[in-house]
Amino acid sequence: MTVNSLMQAIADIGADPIRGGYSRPVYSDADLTLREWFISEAQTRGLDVETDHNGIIWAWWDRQASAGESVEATRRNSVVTGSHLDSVPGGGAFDGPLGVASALAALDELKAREQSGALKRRRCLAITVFPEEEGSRFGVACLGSRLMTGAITREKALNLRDSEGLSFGEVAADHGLTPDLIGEDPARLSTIGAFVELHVEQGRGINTPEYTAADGKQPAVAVGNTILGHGRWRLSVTGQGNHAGTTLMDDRADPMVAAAEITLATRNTAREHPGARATVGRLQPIPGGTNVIASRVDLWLDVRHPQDEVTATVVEKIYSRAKDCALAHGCQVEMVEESYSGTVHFSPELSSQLEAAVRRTVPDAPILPTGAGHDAGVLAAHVPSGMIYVRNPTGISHAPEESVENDDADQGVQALADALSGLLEA
Ligand code: HGY
Ligand code: MN
Ligand code: MN
Ligand code: MN
Repeated sequence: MTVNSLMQAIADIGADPIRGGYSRPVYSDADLTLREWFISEAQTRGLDVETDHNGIIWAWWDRQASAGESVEATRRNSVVTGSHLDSVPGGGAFDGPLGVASALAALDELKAREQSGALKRRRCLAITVFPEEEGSRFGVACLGSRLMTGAITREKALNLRDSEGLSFGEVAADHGLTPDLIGEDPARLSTIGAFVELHVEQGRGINTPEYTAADGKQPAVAVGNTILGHGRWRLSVTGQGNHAGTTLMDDRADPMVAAAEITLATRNTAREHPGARATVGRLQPIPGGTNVIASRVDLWLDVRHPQDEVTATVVEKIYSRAKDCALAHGCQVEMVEESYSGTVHFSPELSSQLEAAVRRTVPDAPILPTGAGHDAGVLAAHVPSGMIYVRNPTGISHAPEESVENDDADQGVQALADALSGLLEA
């Protein structure tokens, strides 16, 4: 099956008629349906599928074991590729699933090469699906890979709560995980000799005049080199809840007004630091009634910059300005860091292998940084990791307009297959 027919097969799952795009929060019906889809596609290809105690799905294309060699032994130092299936609310079709579908299509290509003798494989290949990459339900992005690498403790993870107040521990247990086993998994990590994630490009990296040829053509894929440091901070602004009709304007301590000014201060502070990206994408008034002055407003900051120290400066400045805004409206504000990961530099050695492989299909494939976080970024601190991006003509992501053209997706699969075969023969 081509990557485009695999993507077609899941095109209706988790479509969101209200927001547009897709809403596939982790362990929602949509996410569970996609996980089952992946497992059945993998089993159809004869892969040995297992879900580990962090909810990461591993589909193994095992190699021939030598005499007396156990399966576990063959799987050490394997080549692993994959991505995620969960989405942001109202997200695009490709963010995550394109990497999973491309891995399945690349496997089909690799099996054909092995059959014809063109591929002499010395390592196992695993395709992985990481849960809660977006952090849309429990608030911490790349939760699955952070758990496996110990970047988040079991205790902190189990106590993360979704907007209904359900804890990750409860939900994970409902879906077959054992809370006491969730957490750092060095044994699993040792199976990864190299990790490659194919992902839709989430900005205009390729789709810029710099990479546009005279005939308008742009390269179908790019190779990743760095991921901007990024974090999430929750600000809670507390005021005085009250009646919208009986409370005169001068008698109010309205956290919503303070939150509006904090949002503006966020934008202004980012503008003072070239390259910074600061976003308030989520704001939650409590209690949230139309005729009620909120007693509290929670708002979430997403701040990113190529230099970690600038991210820290921007966050500090936003918080100090937030305190001024709160004070000016008789409110208080508190800030909590919910997650943070510093700038990631992918392994230069693996990235140059990816470059050479990818350029067999796409000779002018650029090497680009990205502002989007990925499981490959979390793994990069522990194992050689790299990324291949597929051109997104709109340059829009985390929105329904995210797009990938069929031909570029096919070239992405070829590039991934070439990258993986080089690694499998190493
Ligand atoms: O937020 C991100 O950068 C990624 O899409 N999880
Ligand atoms: Mn993604
Ligand atoms: Mn995303
Ligand atoms: Mn990712």
